[in-house]
Amino acid sequence: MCGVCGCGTEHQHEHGVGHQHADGVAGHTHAPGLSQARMVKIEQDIFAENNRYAAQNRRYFNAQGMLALNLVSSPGSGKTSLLTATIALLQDSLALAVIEGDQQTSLDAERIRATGVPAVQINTGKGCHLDAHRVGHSLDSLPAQPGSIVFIENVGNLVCPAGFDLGEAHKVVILSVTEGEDKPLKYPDMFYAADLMLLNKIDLLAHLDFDVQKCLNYARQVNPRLKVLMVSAKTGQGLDAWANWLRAELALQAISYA
Ligand SMILES: Nc1nc2c(ncn2[C@@H]2O[C@H](COP(=O)(O)OP(=O)(O)OP(=O)(O)O)[C@@H](O)[C@H]2O)c(=O)[nH]1
Ligand SMILES: [Zn+2]
Ligand SMILES: [Zn+2]
Ligand SMILES: [Zn+2]
Repeated sequence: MCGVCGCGTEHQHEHGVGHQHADGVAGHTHAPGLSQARMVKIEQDIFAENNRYAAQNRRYFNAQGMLALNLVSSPGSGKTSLLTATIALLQDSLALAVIEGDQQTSLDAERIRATGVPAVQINTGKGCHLDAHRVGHSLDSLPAQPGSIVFIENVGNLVCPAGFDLGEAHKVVILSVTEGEDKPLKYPDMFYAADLMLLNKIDLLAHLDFDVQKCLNYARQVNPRLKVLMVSAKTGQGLDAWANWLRAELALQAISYA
């Protein structure tokens, strides 16, 4: 996959596990011996390089008729649970594949493989987000069929993954009702970057003070074009609408890049 850096899968170069924040604000990064101007230049270079790899991934996904989705959220919102529930609904009718991102462990990839759907795990170590370069390499070992939906579960983090394009067609942000309705206002970059929000764990609403309307208002205040589906990975509520959205987006992808 690495036409830009020219490396093979066995390459030796360092991947982007350093902690570089997506906001590009000078002054928040502290690296002894480096000036603020130098830090800003390094951040700009990292984003430029990531964008080159993302464009390469996007060309690959489009050429293969694949719908790639970047699932982003804070830890524990239910990304992997939603994926296994979605797989149960769709795997008989659609080709699916999953790229799992976590700092450590292969637990999530194992949960996906247990369903029979191919999955690869990327461990970012100290890294707080997936980057396009590592996603590109992971495609080499992911046996995804042309025409698949490729779900990319990002590292649980509501901040840094917002700034890194992986070549996906859409970012899908998952917010669970146990996190509080104010998260779209507190983490606006992520809700602005997403095209769809899945409001998960709605089976728990009866036990919480979570105000759904307030949450939707906050989310649309940040991003007026944000679509929202209310779902429960546990009970399956709302998953038909999500499955319909996925089928429609996959069909659109096939038409747009035929
Ligand atoms: N009640 C309820 N619990 C849920 C739902 N979805 C997920 N959970 C629970 O929430 C916890 C976290 O779920 P995961 O699917 O591991 O969340 P995740 O976002 O993949 O977590 P990370 O990969 O660690 O960021 C688990 O205990 C799930 O059983 C839901 O719709 N309702
Ligand atoms: Zn490489
Ligand atoms: Zn997970
Ligand atoms: Zn970070």
